[in-house]
Amino acid sequence: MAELSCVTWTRCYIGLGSNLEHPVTQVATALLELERLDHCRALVHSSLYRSDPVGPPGQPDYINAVASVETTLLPLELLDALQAIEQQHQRVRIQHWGPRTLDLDLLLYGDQQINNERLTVPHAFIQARNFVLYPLAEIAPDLHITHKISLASCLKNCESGSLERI
Ligand code: A4P
Ligand code: MG
Repeated sequence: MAELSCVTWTRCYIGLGSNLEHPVTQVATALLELERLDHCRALVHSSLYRSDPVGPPGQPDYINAVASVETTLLPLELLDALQAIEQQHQRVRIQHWGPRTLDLDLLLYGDQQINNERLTVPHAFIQARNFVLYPLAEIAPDLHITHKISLASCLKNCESGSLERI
């Protein structure tokens, strides 16, 4: 008798950011790498955006985007996969919020709330960052950050400022 398999696909949202070593190419390549990840499917992504750096002064502007995939990976397995991609981009961690070739943040994992030493989901700053909220609105305008907080309500409290779609 054939076995029935029951696989759960969870939709996740990932923030991409780069401000070193040809940021547009870094982000575009990372989108291809996300599309090819094992146990992930149905990638959707936003346009690329230029944003002012948040964090230590004197660093170059960022290129940001967001992507969404369905995955059967567990949250920490997905984080491992994202960090492996960061490493392929020679990511060096010198300074908190400092310049980087590639940063991949797990913004949302289904509707799960996760708090452990490696992972906070929804991402801690998701509600305050125009370079996350506006790209998200492009691919998922009806999204909820939590059961009670809609993306639309976050956008009302976060100006697009100098964020520039490219
Ligand atoms: N970690 C916890 N939760 C998460 C999550 N949801 N997604 C842990 C990814 N990682 C998560 O991250 C440090 C640790 O956070 C990881 O080892 C992981 O276990 P990191 O990428 O090594 O360091 P970081 O990026 O400097 O710190 P952090 O706090 O993740 O910073 P953010 O929030 O990523 O901000 N300005 C512009 N314009 N655009 C940007 O994209 N990005 C940052 C970094 C600062 N300023 C920016 C931008
Ligand atoms: Mg990060």
